[in-house]
Amino acid sequence: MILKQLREKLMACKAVKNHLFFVSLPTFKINRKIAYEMSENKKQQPNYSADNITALEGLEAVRKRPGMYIGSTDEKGLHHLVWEVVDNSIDEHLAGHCDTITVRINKNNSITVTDNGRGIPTGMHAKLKKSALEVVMTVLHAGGKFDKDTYKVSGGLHGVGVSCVNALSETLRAEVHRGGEIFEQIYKRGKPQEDVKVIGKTDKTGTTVTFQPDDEIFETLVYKYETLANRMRELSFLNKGLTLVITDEREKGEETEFRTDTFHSEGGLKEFVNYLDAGKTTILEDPIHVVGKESDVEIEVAMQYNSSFKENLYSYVNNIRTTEGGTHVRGFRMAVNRVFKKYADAEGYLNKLKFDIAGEDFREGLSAVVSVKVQEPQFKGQTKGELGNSEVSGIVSRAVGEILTHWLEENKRLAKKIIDKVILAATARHAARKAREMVQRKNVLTGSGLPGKLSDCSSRSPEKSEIFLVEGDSAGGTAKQGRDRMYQAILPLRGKILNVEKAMEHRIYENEEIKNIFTALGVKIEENEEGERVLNTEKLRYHKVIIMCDADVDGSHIVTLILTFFFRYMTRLIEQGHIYIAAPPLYQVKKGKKAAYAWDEEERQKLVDEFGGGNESGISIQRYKGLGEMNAEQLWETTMNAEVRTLRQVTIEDAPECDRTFTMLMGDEVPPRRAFIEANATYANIDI
Ligand code: 0RA
Repeated sequence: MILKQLREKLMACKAVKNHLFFVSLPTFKINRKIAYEMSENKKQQPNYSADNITALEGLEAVRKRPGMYIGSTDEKGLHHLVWEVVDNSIDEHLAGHCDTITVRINKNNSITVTDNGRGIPTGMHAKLKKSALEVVMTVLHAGGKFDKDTYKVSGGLHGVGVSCVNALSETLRAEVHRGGEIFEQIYKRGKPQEDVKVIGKTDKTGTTVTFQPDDEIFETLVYKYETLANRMRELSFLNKGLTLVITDEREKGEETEFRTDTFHSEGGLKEFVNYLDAGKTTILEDPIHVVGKESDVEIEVAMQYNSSFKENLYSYVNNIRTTEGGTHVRGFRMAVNRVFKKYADAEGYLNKLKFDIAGEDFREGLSAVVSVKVQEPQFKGQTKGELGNSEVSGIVSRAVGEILTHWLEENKRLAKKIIDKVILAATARHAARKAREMVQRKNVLTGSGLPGKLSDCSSRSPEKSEIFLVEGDSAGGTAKQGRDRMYQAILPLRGKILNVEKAMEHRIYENEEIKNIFTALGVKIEENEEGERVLNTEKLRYHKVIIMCDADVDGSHIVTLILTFFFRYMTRLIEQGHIYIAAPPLYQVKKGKKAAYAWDEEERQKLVDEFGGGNESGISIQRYKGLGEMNAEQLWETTMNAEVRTLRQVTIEDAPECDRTFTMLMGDEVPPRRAFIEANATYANIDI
């Protein structure tokens, strides 16, 4: 049942774009460069007035090349518009002027963002002879943020300004409460429809922006509540004290109230770590919490140990997740290694050990969030997801080192518990390394080393080749007969593969099915200079790895088990877009010689209507419960033939959220699992 629900949840995503989770790849290189040039251009007075806001670029450029400014024009870009506005409101919060931000999805999929900050300035801009509000809304990068003295930082990666949102909106309405008056201006595709005008009196301050994304620009216009809510929850943890409210006014469903959530965190990252650890057995009563500031760099870190075997670390710079880590993460790790090692040595805990303790042993079962706020962040790496500022590592290392040293002295009993776990981790790591090396060495010794069960394809070009991981030998047999043997390989998996969420690492390498997956794919786990395990995908033999299981509860369970394995041990393959799920049909509808397939109820009904013309008595409907009910030809023409099949690509939209979900569904704590199922019960389509 549980897995059925996960499956349904995943299926629900399919409707949007054949994606299960959506990967967050920041692609804002160009923006950052512009932002940098801005800061070079403007190194002056810290006082704000309408004159500080300079005209720089036209909005036409944004409409011509929207991708350059907001990353893309797909669903991701659409949601990006919201963050562009919210970032400005968060800056008001960071500057100490705003404590509540509300995001409302309106009936027509337009968005309203309201904050109780100072309100965008409305005075006349001396040079441009226009209201500052109009300048902020119509001049690229005029948000006023590029002068680091005047403004605190929030979205270092976004920061292209609210004018971009204006340029990409069919209509936008700005309402400002400031100086006792309510100001309004309305724009269409970035162009003001009239001068800023006063429409009333007020005793509040703040800004409200309502925008309707332009259908000439965006491929989709439908906002996803979950996507917005998840990011707002994250923002509430990252900005303690700030209240974020989301409301969806599109439909009431069965309830009489609109869907709404309020996020507010007093505990900050401490609560974030508790949230991530739901479903895990934690070792400390309370996460260790570090808050500090050194030469303009603000640091906040929270860490907790749990009984799992994996490190779970998320890092942020100016509220933006850094998927590739960087100097802040390096500083954190340095401190953890140094302080724990020193403490364990001093206490004599490592005396009898016959092998070395590596940095990663201190991180097994560690959940941590590292967040820094930096004035001028430099981003590096392929996806610009890595912080480059070298001064940050020392600053973080000092702050964490100091608090951690103190904590260990104050909590000797818990410290011993953690060190015991570290020693266990080192022992397990040695066992795992041996097991892993055995599997990987065997490969080399036995020539091709390919698993006996693999029916390989003839092609040797990975870009064109695909492998089907098929549930069971019999379906494997059918798939083997039905496939295109030039490009399609078949690896049957026996029954349910190991639940890696509950298994020690070395057990994983001893598992026959998992060994077969490693060897068939040609990937290897190696250790880098820092002793971290990384997946080497250079010799990946197929660029599409397709999980093909029955469309029933057991099949869903198996898909989930395989996904758990990929998520925990081959994350990189998901990140590189190599993992897919096949979609076998649920029905065959037949009348005489005519036959067609249906993937859901709606399609089935359509076929029945089409074939029967209102008369059902001569129609036969076959419900496929398993792949085995199809013959080779049927399997080919519905599920395997690249020209007609549907594949769902597995991507990671929100890694912390995925982690929580896998822990919840596959881990050993029951209550959070029950809570998850209850919360997601609407996804369950009871049809087994
Ligand atoms: C420019 C200058 C100031 C505030 C803002 C822009 C501002 C922009 C947005 C966008 C959404 N909410 C916002 N709130 C403020 C500084 C204002 C001052 O010095 O009073």
